[in-house]
Formats: sequence, C-alpha cells, structure tokens
Amino acid sequence: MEKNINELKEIIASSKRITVLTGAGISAESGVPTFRGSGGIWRNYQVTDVATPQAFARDPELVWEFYNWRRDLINKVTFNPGHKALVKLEKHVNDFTLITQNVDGLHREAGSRSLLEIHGNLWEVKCTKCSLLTMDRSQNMGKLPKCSQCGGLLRPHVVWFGESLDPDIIHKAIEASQNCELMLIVGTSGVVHPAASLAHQAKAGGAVVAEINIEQTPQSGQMDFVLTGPAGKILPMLVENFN
Ligand code: BV8
Ligand code: ZN
Repeated sequence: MEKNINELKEIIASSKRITVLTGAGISAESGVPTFRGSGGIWRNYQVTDVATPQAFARDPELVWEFYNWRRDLINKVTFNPGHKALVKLEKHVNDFTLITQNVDGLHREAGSRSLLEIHGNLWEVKCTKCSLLTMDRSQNMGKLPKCSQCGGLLRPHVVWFGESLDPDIIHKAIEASQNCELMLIVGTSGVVHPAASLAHQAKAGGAVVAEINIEQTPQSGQMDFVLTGPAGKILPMLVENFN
C-alpha cells in the first residue's frame, strides 16, 4: 500500500487534469448510511418502493417518508476529511471535475465548486405540476409537500431508477472522464449505471484510474491502483504535500 500511495501522489502532482467520481462511501464517515454495504439503506427499504417514479405515483407519502428520513439524518451530519481533501485537491489542479452520485450535498457544503451532482440533490424540490425548482433545507417537508406557486405536489429533485440523468450534466461527466489524465473512483460499489461506466470511459481515454474503497468492487480488476481503506484517511494522505 505504501508504494501505491507514494506513486499515486507523484501522478497527482504531475497531472494537469484530474476527475474524481464519488459514491455513498465518501459520506459514510460522516455518518450517512451507504446503500449496499453493511447497514446499507436498501436493506430496510425496497428500492422499487421508494426510488422510482412508479413508486412516487403509487405511494408519494411513503417516498416522502423515505426522503424526510434522509433529510433529517443528513441535516445532523457534516462533511468529513475525505470531502475536505477533495476541496484541497481542486485548489491545486489545473483542470478539476468532481462527479458525485451522492444527493446529500456534503461536497458543496465542504467547498467543492467544480461539481457535477449527476443524481441530483436531496435539498432541491421540484413541483410535479409547474416544474418550479426550489432549494429547501427543511429537515422534514411534511407528508405531501405542496408547491407555493401552484399548489402542485412537490418531489425530491433526484434521479430515480428508470429516470434519465440530465443530458447536459451527464455529457459534462463523460467529457471529464474521457479527457482526464487521472481519475479517482472513491467510495462507490460501481453497480449503478451510467455512473459505473465512467471509470471505463476514463481508462479508454488513456487515464490512470485509481479506486479508493474499504473493499474490492467489481471494477477493482480494471484499476491501475486499488487503495483499500477509508476515504477519510486515504484522501488526506494523497493531498498532504499540498499546503
Ligand atoms: C438511467 C438517487 C436511462 C436517489 C440513485 C445499464 C446496465 C445495467 C442497469 C442499467 C443500465 N442503464 C440503466 C440501468 C438501470 C439503473 C441501474 O443502473 N440499475 C442498477 C442498480 C443495476 N440505472 C438507472 O435507472 C439510471 N437511469 O440509466 O437512465 C434509462 C431510462 C429509462 C429506462 C432505462 C434506462 C438512474 C440511476 C440513478 C438512480 N438514483 N440515487 C437517491 O439517492 O435517493 S442511485 C443510488 O445508488 C445513489 O445515488 C448512490 O449514490 C448510487 C450508487 O451507489 P453507491 O454510491 O456506489 O453506494 P453503495 O452503497 O452502492 O456503495 C458504497 C461503496 O462505498 C461500497 O463499495 C463500500 O465498500 C464503500 N465504502 C463504504 N464506506 C467507505 C467506503 N469507501 C471508502 N471509504 C469508506 N469509509
Ligand atoms: Zn407548482
């Protein structure tokens, strides 16, 4: 591991364009449960019951119960050294893009700016009638929150399974993956598409790809570096030479 970290630190120091892809694992040390690991969210909730448009049409109260539970939980936590290390990296790299699958807003809260939230943001709500998009940090939006403008039912502005990602955002994410020198893939199980294909796109574009995870993933075999350990410990080590 030691060799890997030092080698990777040199590549980071000499890379002009770095892209990072994060998943739920980078927020785990903040106390946000992941989806698929031990204690994962999907253990208590059926994805199909709470994270699809069909689920919302069938039982919007259940879906809002799920998202209010996550709002309440995430309201109580804050970013961790892993998020902060990526803010430091962004300051030292010529051309930096952070792509996140997370909807918790912790990268933005930590100070990341060149950020693509490809699955949306838990704190944004969209009216299902007039499409008004608003940022609402309330801990609990209530059973069936309504639009202040037209009275329509609000939904979390996140991408559910079976929904397409914002074409402009995913285009930018693919471009940043295909044209970087180095891609760090942090805290993701690599099973959700199209995010899971970005590491492959980076490799195809000639980038060095490095996985940071507490365990092996189905993508570990295609990585140039596999750093096994918590993101909150490894990421600060990778950027410790930057002031
Ligand atoms: C779409 C928002 C077109 C809501 C989420 C191609 C092939 C196969 C399937 C598909 C495909 N194309 C489409 C699909 C279907 C589907 C899909 O991928 N299904 C999978 C599950 C098989 N994809 C879609 O539907 C996507 N839409 O493609 O549009 C289309 C349109 C119509 C019909 C068909 C296609 C939309 C996907 C977006 C879904 N929305 N979230 C919300 O969050 O509430 S996805 C959800 O999973 C979260 O966003 C989460 O971030 C994401 C991915 O999970 P991870 O982030 O990886 O988290 P996970 O828990 O899985 O893993 C955590 C990792 O961290 C673990 O590896 C663990 O070891 C590690 N870890 C833990 N602690 C630490 C750590 N690592 C480091 N340090 C630690 N301390
Ligand atoms: Zn409305």
